This record gives sequence, C-alpha cells and structure tokens, in this order.
Amino acid sequence: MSQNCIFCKIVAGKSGGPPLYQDEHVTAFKDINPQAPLHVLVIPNKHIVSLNEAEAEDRVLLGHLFLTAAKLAQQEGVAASGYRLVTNTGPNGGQSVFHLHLHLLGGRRLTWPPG
Ligand code: DGP
Repeated sequence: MSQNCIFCKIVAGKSGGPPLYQDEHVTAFKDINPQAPLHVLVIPNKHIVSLNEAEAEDRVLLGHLFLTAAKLAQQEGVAASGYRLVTNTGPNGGQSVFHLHLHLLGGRRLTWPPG
C-alpha cells in the first residue's frame, strides 16, 4: 500500500463505498466521474504505478485484471452490446491517478479514435 494513493485507500476500505467487486488480488468500483452509462475501474490491490512499472511477476495478476473486467461486463449487462477497456499510461496517455487501473466503459456506442 502506498500512503498517499487514493486507490490504495479504496482497496483498504478507507475511502468510497463498498466496491462492486473485490477479492484478494483485485478491486472494482464505479468511477467518480463517469464517461459512459457503465464506467467501472478495475485495479490490482497491489500498488503498481502504471503499466510501465508492471513486471513479469505481475503477469498472472494482469490476466486476472482483464478476466475480472470481462466478468463484470457480463454481470453489468454490456458483454453482448460491447464495451471498451482503457489503461491510460503517463502524461500523453492522460493518466491522472498513479495506481494502475483498467477503465471498463460501456452502455453506449463509443467513438474511435479517442480524443
Ligand atoms: P486516469 O485519468 O486514467 O488516471 O483515471 C483516473 C480515474 O479515477 C478518473 O476517471 C476519475 C477516477 N477517480 C479519481 N479519484 C477517484 C475516487 O476517489 N473515487 C473514484 N471512484 N474514482 C476516482
């Protein structure tokens, strides 16, 4: 856990409401500033700053992150209509919280390319 990380506080139950999903490796919760009817953040419980800092030993964790997002898409009813997973990385990627996360966006037709 990183002391000043808001997502670490959410993992520890010290910020936000009850998560949408949590197990010993990952946590999922609604984004505070939703960009689509469904906007969920899926994060590793372990503090990893961004995908740039992920290591080979995190490969099972990263796989679990994606599979959890797919399960939540199913659970939240957007699997058939489609959805998008986004990992903003670094300044040009638009990352604002420096704890690795997947945005799960769905419930509307998303445009491409992103802005
Ligand atoms: P990014 O810009 O890719 O780093 O996305 C960070 C997202 O995190 C952004 O969409 C807003 C969301 N967010 C920031 N702080 C909080 C918080 O305290 N609670 C929740 N639920 N979401 C947050």
